[in-house]
Amino acid sequence: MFLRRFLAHDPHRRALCDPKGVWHTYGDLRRRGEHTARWLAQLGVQRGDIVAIHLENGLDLVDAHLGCMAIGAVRLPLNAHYREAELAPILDDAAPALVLTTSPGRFPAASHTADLSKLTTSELMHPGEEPARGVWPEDEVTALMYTSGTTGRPKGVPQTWAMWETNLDALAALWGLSSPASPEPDCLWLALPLFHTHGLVLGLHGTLLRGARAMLQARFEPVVPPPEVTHIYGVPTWYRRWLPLMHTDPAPFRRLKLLVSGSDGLDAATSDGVFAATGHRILERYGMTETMMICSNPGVGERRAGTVGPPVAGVAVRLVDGEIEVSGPSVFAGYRGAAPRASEWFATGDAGEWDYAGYLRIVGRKKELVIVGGVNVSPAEVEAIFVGVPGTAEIGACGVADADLGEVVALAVVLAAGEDEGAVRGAIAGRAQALSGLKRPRRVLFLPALPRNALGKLQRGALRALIESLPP
Ligand code: MLC
Ligand code: AMP
Repeated sequence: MFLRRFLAHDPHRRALCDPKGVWHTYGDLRRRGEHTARWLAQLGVQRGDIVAIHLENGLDLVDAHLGCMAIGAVRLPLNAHYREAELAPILDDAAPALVLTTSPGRFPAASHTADLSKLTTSELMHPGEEPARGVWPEDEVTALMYTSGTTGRPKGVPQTWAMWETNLDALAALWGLSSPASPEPDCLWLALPLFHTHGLVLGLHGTLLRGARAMLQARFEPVVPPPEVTHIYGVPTWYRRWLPLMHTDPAPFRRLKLLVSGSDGLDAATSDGVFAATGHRILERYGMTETMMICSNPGVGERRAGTVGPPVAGVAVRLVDGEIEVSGPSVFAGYRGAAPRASEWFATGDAGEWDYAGYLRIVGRKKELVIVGGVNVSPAEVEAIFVGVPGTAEIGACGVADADLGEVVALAVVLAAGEDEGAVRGAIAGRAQALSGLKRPRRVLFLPALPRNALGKLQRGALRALIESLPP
């Protein structure tokens, strides 16, 4: 149904403003998608094939998705910031039939790469013959999203059309979003990167499903949103960076309809600061790539700051020893290459508690994860990059609090006997280049020993407490 609903929107309706400031209607997007689909078919892509999309936010990225949707290919969004060492395990595991990228040189091992920019706009807009437009079964996988994985190795999450559609419809109802028939459709300021669930599913596809509008940005900058914008979906770091502007120039923010925050916990100071400056209580919601959105505060009705609201319609949530477990049609069946989950309940690794009104509060994490500006980082993956740096005896990574990004990665090093701190620091800075920016350690500390339990396992909580107790 998802595709059929997208295709049914009035072709003259405005859909997307690209980062260059050019508006495209639903008819334009449809034609671009059809043309991209034909091009993909000529390259040999068939329904069910995995197509990696390695592009930054822009019209070509949207074209790639629309083309894959029309042809029934499985989208594999790749983080455009990732370095070779981070991409390699994903490409190994997914073995995409094709990588769509403007930098094919970065994929020497991939069997097949193609550069979408080779398709000119005039070609894209050529009407040509009608491609096969499938209406794909709802349980068919439409995207394969990789999460950082708490063990350090990224895991593939197959997302189906049904997971997307049920969750997006539930959110649209809960948040009071505009319907396809609305004469005044919502307009989303879309600066989230389109390779995470937040930006790709909620942002781009949530807009296209309900005939709304999005103004796509190349990246987030704390600027005044244009007058067309009605909605913002962001991460807490955005609102922290926006606060000074909201105080000096609140009017463009006051006239917005809805400000949403997710992917990481929103601190009370930011929530209250935004409320004081703009009159908007940020709507907090909680989700996961494996489950889509689990809980959310309402668009209309009581928003409780510091909570992520009650379960979204269709999602069942329970707490088992304080850990949040989820089931429902928007929860995935199991990781790629692993057996389907035995239980209907998926354990999130997040710790929560209900407040008296039935709203969920996230109180911690049982999993080893650092969230940097809304981006998940596995400390084990970071550690693995630095193990064996000459002159080190032990290495330990953990998250530490950061006033801007929420958390950043810290690296603790125990020097080998007689080694020089300066040389090791240089070697660490060199190795860090193998990681994308948000995963790189922002603090490197030299300690006499690392906290370990009786079995020798690194105690990341204790390491964090120790580092946070030291002067910055
Ligand atoms: C930027 N970098 C990244 C990255 N974004 N690395 C890995 N992953 C990313 N997504 C790197 C850049 O390459 C650069 O490296 C360095 O980090 C700084 O880049 P920047 O653009 O200057 O960063 P900054 O302006 O500080 O950006 C921070 C940010 C942005 C918070 C504004 O990252 C952002 O918009 N984050 C949103 C993340 C998001 O959408 N999360 C949703 C996950 S889905 P170098 O080499 O140049 O130094 C999910 C489910 C749910 O969690 O519930 O939503
Ligand atoms: P991802 O795997 O990128 O989908 O990230 C999902 C994780 O982000 C969750 O398991 C949580 O740990 C975290 N997360 C998402 N939304 C929130 C939120 N509103 N508050 C706290 N943590 C969140």
